[in-house]
Amino acid sequence: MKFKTLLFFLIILISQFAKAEDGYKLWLRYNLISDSVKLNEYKNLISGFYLKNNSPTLNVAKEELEIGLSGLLGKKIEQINDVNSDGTILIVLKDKLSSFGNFNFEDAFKNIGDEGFLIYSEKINSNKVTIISANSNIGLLYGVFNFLKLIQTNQDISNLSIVSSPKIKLRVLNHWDNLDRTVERGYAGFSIWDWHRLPDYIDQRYIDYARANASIGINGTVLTNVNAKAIVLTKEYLVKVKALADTFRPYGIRVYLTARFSAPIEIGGLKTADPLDEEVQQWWKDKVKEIYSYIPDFGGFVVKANSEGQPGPQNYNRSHSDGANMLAEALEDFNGFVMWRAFVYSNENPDDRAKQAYNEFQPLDGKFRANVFIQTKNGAIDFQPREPFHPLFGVMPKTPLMMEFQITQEYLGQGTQLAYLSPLYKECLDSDTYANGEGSFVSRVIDGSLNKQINSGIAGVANIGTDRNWTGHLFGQSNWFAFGRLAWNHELTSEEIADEWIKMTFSNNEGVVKKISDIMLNSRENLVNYMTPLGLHHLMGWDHHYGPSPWIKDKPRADWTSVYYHKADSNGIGFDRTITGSNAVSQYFPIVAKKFSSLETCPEEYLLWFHHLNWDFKLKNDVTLWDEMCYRYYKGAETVGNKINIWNSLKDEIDAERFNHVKMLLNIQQKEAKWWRDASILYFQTFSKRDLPQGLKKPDKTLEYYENLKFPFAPGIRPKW
Ligand code: BDP
Repeated sequence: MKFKTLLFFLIILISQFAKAEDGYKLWLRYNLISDSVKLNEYKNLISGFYLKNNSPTLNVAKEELEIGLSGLLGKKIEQINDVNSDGTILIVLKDKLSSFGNFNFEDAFKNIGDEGFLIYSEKINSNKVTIISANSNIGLLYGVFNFLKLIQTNQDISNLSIVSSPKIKLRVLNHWDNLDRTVERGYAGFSIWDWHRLPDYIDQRYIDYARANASIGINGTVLTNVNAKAIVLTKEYLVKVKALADTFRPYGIRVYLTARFSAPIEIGGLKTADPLDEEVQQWWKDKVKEIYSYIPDFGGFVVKANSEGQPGPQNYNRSHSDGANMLAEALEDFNGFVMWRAFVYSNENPDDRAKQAYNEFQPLDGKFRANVFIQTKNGAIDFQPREPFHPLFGVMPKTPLMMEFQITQEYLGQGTQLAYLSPLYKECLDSDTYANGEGSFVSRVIDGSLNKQINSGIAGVANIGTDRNWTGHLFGQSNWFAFGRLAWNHELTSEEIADEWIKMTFSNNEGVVKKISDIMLNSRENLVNYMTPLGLHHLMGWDHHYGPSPWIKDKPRADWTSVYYHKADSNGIGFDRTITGSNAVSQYFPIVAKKFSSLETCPEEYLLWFHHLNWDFKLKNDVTLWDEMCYRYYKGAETVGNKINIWNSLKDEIDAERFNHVKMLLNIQQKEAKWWRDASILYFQTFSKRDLPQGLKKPDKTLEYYENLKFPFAPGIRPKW
């Protein structure tokens, strides 16, 4: 080995051991491949890359290949000037491909659209090469990231034939970031947008954020909180937004903002924000034009209107469609979108909160302009650990519905608990609405295939902040990753996604992968068991939503209390949403409504969501409801202990910093799981008046103890406006 090569190798080795890992690099670590057989195999198959054209996106691709391949292979891999050697990675746009030979992939290119890519192994003049090709530069960048992933996850790259394209068009993160840099429901520090130092200071974070997103195919970011401030639409902020948009553009990421409906009054000096008022309409048109003068590819607006005190068209007796269409018209000529949120429920309306979005939006189907999405949370209440799918999916065939998932763990353990959310996302996406008969899955509503819609979109409320590891809990990274992967291809399984993430984040060692995926895969289900088993929901702490508080009552709104949702009394527990109760089931298509209505067929995980049942009601396993609730609470809490044992057995396989970080958090999770279990059981026991089933140890504290706990430090609280 030449001295220079040896030195390079040594430096890489030393740098990898000397520096503890803090999680900053996310899944783009590019550490030297530890399996020496694999390493040699890759070294033989990769000698350099040939990337002819120049563009900001291709420059990004080039840099990524350089750092990625050099890190993974432990030798410098550089751009070369031809394809006359074995092991060249050729990165080339489809229309330039013919200059390298006759490749017959015409059809594949037709199907992959603007963002898809092909990766395949070929021979050019008897040299073995790997070709990454696409119709556009961004497709090439996605292809490059995918190729790097193959190596990061130690896949065989000798005979590739990959065709990949996104199933959903707009794949965006929603940041609930306030302009003062607090993050609503954020558990990972402050907002990464440094408004004070923008536009001239481009934090490395912005670039690494864009790289991470591009690596999983996220192509949009909404910078600001849905509880919006109009001031972000003023020139002072727009120049800063422009700086971010310029930074993100090479990575294929469009920037969006939240629009406060009353902005024409607050920053425009108008007397009204009535969407049918001509002056108001003109104000928005001018504003939109101004935004596009800074950001020519601006994505559009997300709007929370007439919800939880936010202004909206109903303040002027106008409808959601009047409001959305006014903004849509202003954005139309610029190819911008309105993402109008369906998360509405009114204080004045005594009807079941779960029914209100459907009641307000379903009648408006067909009334929205073509560039409007109705952005709908996965369930009808609010990002609970478990909810049945939102009844709006499937009932608005003329309107593209955009999925809104929550990545930040507002209701799923916040900053301290490990909950891998891909199973939650999949559960909703794989639900059958029966809108057009069997097989009308929510995923097909969202990707536009069910109703042949051209526009399709999916949003995830981000869990990203200034914490060094981005997401507070290291495993929160897996949820950002899973959201992006499912947005690209909702047919992936949670196992596949976890497998990729673990290999890229921790190790390719099979034993390690198996143990970590054991920890992850059932983590959300365990959490449901110790927080809200059998369809219970909305039982968490007042306002901050931290910890259990099933006793919350007498608040300004009934639907902000826990008792509204569990309805426990001496007879039993649960929310009757069948025909004898609120009849929310009737909002589903008949087959689904029937399934949820009948105690024979209602899945047990949704039982108390749809039914109020006697404490002695017998479940399918012949155990009474009260006993089963207790068993689930105990079982859920117990599993955290198992996770701790598995994690501890990984001590020698994971760097100390990340190992200890997760270890401490798992210990906190164990305490919190017991807290959820004991507080909930003690509280519900005051109604059930039944003992714990035999074999379960009684809680060692009193209900009063739990009721009196205070959490002045709980993060992510909604600011008081
Ligand atoms: C709830 C959050 C609240 C959000 C609201 C929303 O508690 O902070 O503003 O959803 O989605 O989950 O608008």
